[in-house]
Amino acid sequence: MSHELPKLDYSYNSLEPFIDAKTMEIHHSKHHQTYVDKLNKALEGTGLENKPVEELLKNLDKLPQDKKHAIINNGGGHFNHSFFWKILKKGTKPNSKILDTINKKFTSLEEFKVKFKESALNLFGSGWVWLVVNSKSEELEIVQTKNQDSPISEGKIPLLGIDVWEHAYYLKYQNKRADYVDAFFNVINWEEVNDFLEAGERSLHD
Ligand code: MN3
Repeated sequence: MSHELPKLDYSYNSLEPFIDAKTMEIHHSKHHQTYVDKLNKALEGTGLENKPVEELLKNLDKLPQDKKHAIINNGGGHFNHSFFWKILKKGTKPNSKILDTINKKFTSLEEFKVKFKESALNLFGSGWVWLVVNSKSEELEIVQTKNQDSPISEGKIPLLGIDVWEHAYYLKYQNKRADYVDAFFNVINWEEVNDFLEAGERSLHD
């Protein structure tokens, strides 16, 4: 079965005014769709057509050399965006579990936001900034990935991530990436982030 664009379980305008409907529509139905289409194209004839995208990205050394870059870019694009849509929602607050974990690592939620924003502003060019669990140290980390590289390729478990490609914010925020990052903090689905934390910890201790 080929990879498919996931449906959003909310409407394009439901993150307004922080992320506008037009950006959401183009980002999901055009940009993400293109990654899916190119991933399917890259996988044709490789025997890897039925592998889940997570499995492809966690085992980059098993990819055929001539398709490797296309799969990293477009498989990463597909995985990263599918993840991103899930962690967006207006009006949630971090519950005690995720909040305690963030406080322990960064001293406070505010301090975490300062560091995360700094990382998003320092990232040169296109890429993502993530809050992950490092599966070796089992600690939270803020990490950057370039282009559509994915933290799961480096043994990291993403809890939340921000797309800082210009296509994610240019229509509304133009060159003002800082304003986009501030807006993003209003649409983090903390319930989902907490679920990713709990699932991640379970996967480390199984
Ligand atoms: Mn994007």
